[in-house]
Amino acid sequence: MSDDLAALAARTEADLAAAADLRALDAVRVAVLGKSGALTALLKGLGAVPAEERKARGAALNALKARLEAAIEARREALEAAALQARLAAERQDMTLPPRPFAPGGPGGRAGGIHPISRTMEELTAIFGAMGFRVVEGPDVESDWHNFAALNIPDHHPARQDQDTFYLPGEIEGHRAVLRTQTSPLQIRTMLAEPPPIRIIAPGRTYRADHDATHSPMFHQVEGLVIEQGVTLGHLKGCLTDFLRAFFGIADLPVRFRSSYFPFTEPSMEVDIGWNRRTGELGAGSDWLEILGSGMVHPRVLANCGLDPRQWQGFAFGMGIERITMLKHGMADLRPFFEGDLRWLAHYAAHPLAPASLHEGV
Ligand code: 2NL
Repeated sequence: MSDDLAALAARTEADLAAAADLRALDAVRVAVLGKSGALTALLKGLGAVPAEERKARGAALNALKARLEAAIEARREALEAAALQARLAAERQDMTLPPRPFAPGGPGGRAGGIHPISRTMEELTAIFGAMGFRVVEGPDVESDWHNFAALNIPDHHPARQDQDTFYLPGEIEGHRAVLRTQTSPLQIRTMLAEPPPIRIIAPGRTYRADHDATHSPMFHQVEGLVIEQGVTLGHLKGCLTDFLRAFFGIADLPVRFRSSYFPFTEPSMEVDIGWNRRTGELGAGSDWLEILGSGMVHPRVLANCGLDPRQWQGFAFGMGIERITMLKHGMADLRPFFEGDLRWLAHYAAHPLAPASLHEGV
């Protein structure tokens, strides 16, 4: 390389190393490669170079251009990475900190509150806890055996199709990995792990490949399971009627059991509560609103979990937590649950220290 090109290369590389941010970097690029840049001027001057030198000079200029372009790109990547690291460090937040209900200096100057989904889960735990149920929790990533096969959901069942289920790479306990589509795998695991009697509720996140005004790909469910000798449909009806009246706070809430079908229960029943469709008021009027699904645990599900269906009986139920929360609080739209809008939260979040029966905003 001739001396003038070597000097230009050295000077530009020193300027690049000194460029402390993306603006400074761009100034270096323009000074060398821009319309009136130093290298651009040399390229333009190629026509005046004697013919016998022109070929070698042109090749050297193009090689230098490629080298400087690569150096600029490398510097850009380094500066962008450094800027990202600086921003991540500056915006770091400890998401495990508890809300500060009494500290006006909290984030955004606003007091924290309990999200309505968490609130409903606390209420479910309190109501079913008083009836002798305990809470079980487990992983969101499950095996398709625990999520489907154990529940008597056959291979060709529509709920298994890829468009409804998020299948994941890899295996769990020798079966395909899925994001659980319901919380039943927790109950399957409990039946496999411990002998009856069993009285559990399983609240948690569930996932389905569905996203529109009334569906979120991540939502929450609670399921319940009772396994005891001599348990009947009568126990199921009494338990769910008591729960619904306690949860909605309406002592004489009308409750109706309607024959239905689920692969994992036999017989199966959907449960409706009385309401007024026109005003939205619960417990009044002459209309019915479907609120949950239930049934006696299917003998095949018991057998899949190592229980002899001639010896053990049980009932189970499941409901959507967003749905019962929306009905209880008169919410019209599912989406705000997941948007973190502070105005919506200020209106619907509960005070962290309020007893479970009170529902004022904070
Ligand atoms: C609904 C209906 C239901 C169950 C869930 C269940 C679990 C086991 C065995 C048998 Cl381990 N059944 N769960 C039973 C009936 C209905 O959910 O509409 N959920 C939103």
